[in-house]
Amino acid sequence: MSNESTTSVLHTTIDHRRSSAPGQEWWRSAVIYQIYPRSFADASGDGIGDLAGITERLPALRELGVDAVWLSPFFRSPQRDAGYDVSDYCDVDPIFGTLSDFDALRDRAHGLGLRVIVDLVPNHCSSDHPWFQEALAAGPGSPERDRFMFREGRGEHGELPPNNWQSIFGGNAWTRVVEADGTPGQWYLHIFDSSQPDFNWKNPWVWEQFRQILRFWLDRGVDGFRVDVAHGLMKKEGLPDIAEPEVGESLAEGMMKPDEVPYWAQPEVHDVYRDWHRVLAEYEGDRVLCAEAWVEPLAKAALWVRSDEMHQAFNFSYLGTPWEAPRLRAVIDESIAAFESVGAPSTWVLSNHDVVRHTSRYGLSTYGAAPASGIGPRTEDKPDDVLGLRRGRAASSLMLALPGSAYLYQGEELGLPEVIELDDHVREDPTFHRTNGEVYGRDGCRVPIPWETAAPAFGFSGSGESWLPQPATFARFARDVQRGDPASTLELYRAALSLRAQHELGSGAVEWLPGYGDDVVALRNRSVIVIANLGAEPVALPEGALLLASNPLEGGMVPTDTTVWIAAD
Ligand code: TEU
Repeated sequence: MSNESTTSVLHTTIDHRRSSAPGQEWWRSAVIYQIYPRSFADASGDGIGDLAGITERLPALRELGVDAVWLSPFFRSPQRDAGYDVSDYCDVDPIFGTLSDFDALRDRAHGLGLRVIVDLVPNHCSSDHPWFQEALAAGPGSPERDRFMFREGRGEHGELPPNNWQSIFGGNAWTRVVEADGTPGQWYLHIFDSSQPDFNWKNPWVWEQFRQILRFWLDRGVDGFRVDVAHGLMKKEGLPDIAEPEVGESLAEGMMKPDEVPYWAQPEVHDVYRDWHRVLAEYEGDRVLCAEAWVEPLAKAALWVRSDEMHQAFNFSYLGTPWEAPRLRAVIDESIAAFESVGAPSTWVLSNHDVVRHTSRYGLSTYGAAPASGIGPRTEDKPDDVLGLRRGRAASSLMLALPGSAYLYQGEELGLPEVIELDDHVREDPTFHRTNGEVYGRDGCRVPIPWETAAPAFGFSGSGESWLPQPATFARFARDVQRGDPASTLELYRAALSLRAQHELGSGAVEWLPGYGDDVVALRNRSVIVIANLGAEPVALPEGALLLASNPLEGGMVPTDTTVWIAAD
């Protein structure tokens, strides 16, 4: 791997024990970069990224100009859902390294001025976790079984699942176990894969375990947690059947509607986060809880970030908004209002490890497909890569001008597209397998990222191994070919992040600029005017120095699918 630590960017070492005045916390305006550890950088050479690989590459993120990293799970896990199936919450999986590798990563990050957020998975654990194994062994009615959601089946011999819930990944949400005497026995609930049994959050024992897990990582100096499936955890009393799907809608699609689903957004879930808020408050420093709650509308998602709960919630309404100016203006207004009403900053996100990369989404002729369903060789609507990248750059330039906190997903700063041409046999997402290949799932956004155009595995791994094959086209997206090229996506992100910091846009406010027409998002944030032209006609450049342009101007005008930043004063 090349040594990129020669960066000259100035930074301050993070002291994770120092608290800011209320309202001044770092996370209110931070840009947080999501690292998907298995696909970021592989130091061991086994083709799976690891913590030591991340530590080596951190200077590149300092150079990019982000404030923090969030690491997807690196805990002990059989990796049946890429680590979101945890078998030991307080240890590092050997494929990623050791706890001392984590300590080294944390020290390096803090030394570079980067905060470190880890991923907490409280809705379920791995079926390999000793807690679940003990529950299986202990049998029906035992306190061990009460840690999870075991129920008797319906039907004469309990041969039918306890209710009609379907797994988010496809298929039934219940699996029947074989009891110690060899007979078919109880069923356990798994909202995701059968290897991910749901905890019973009505049991105080579960609460205590998670308090201890939080403390373990807080003591280890993490700056916060991204909380997986933060709208799950509590299930409606009696586990009622889910309403029949509407015409043309699958049962699984119907289950994504939080208001109608007996396991999403139950009111009692907020008590859990009040408890965690108190745990974090015992610690010095601005530690943060960020909710992964797929809850709409935004006014409802804002309940997760009331002043005694979490601090941030992902803005999935923003992520799901098509490339249409009126809808973007509306979602920006709605986001700021919803989060402001509870005293929280808005967040912004366009990509993560669960959705089709936004450079590809914006290149689809119909923006209809649910982002999570994935695209692959048999998908009819294939993205136009040139259009997608152009719009993707414009969209990112708009997002990074907004006040609040923004989340980036590794590789988006390179303009990486979704990888579509992955053979069925290399796909690992349980969604693909549980739907018999009907839903491609999320592998296409998880392909290891390119660092060096001429190196084995494009610099991802010195051995040339890569757990998902990288397409040859990644050569032109490699970081080293983009670095220093002002036209590159990497330099666009770098410039945007540097200007965002310089003009303090993260703590600013949106003021809409009139007179630009329906197809243009025109706003002012502090001393920066932002024009995103989504219409076909070019737009005149306002007065002032041009700070940033997502694509070259044409005849001095802002062309279609282009965002510019102008100095207002
Ligand atoms: O995702 C939770 C979740 O609800 C997503 O699966 C989402 O419903 C889907 O992608 C639709 O857009 C989290 C993690 O981010 C994901 O990677 C895990 O697979 C899942 O939880 C289970 O832990």
